[in-house]
Amino acid sequence: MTDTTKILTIQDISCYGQCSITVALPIISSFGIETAILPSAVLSTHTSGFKDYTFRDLTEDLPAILEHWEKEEIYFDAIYTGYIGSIKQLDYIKDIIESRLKDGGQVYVDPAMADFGEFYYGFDQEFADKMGELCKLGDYILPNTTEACYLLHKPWKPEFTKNEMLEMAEQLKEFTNRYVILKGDNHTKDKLGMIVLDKQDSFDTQIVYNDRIDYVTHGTGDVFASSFVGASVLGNSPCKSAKFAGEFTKKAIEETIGDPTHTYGVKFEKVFPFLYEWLKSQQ
Ligand code: PXL
Repeated sequence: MTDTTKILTIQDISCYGQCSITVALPIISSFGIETAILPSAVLSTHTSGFKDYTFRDLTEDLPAILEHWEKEEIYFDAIYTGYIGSIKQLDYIKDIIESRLKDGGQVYVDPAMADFGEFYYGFDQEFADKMGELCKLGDYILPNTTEACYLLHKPWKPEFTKNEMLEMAEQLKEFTNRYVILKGDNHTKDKLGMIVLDKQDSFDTQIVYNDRIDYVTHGTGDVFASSFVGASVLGNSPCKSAKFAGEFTKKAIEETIGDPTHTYGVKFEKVFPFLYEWLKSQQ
């Protein structure tokens, strides 16, 4: 990371609902990293738990934005993709990565398309297969178990054994250039784990644990991915970044639990003091 490090995040703007760009932009910026955005769509709210939301697909804006950035010679040190508005966008995003990522730049793909055994509204297996192609351009992929199962054409279940999780991470090697961060290892009672696998060094596969909170809410995947990307772009190892992101997300959930009106996202804004303390302790 240098003073000029720039990251691009490609995902939707859900105007209300604490997910996607409204989470990624403040969190990654808080690491001191310049964050550019490319909205894949604009929605009045996210699609989980709200009805009759608006959805403006920005697919056809992407080629013109890329052309302009090419003229302006705008490049990025890292590109992080999340919720994508249409299957066609996945091709445009490949073009953007090929054209705008600096040599040696890192790609983070969160295949944000499903959770709890189901696709988010509007996604299907055809999309998942195409998302698998985007994952293959990723240096880091960040699926939950549902997304992993759709990528691998495997049946999902609410709980996998430790060995099943390790096996699934191993199978996901096909869908990454380097690292698999498989979320949602819930086989122990009071810990939530992530499998962190390095394709170049299978002996180095680790499970990173955080305390588990049994509270289901929306938007934690985006909070986790954004804080992971921030920590990783600063130069931290995948395990250290996953540990920090797990802790940051857990604290955001803790801030939210007592408020029954707040079921659409998590109060990550309240956890910035922890982020700054962590950054200071790294100096
Ligand atoms: O957090 C994932 C996400 C992002 N964006 C939109 C969504 C969802 C999940 O439902 O609907 C629009």
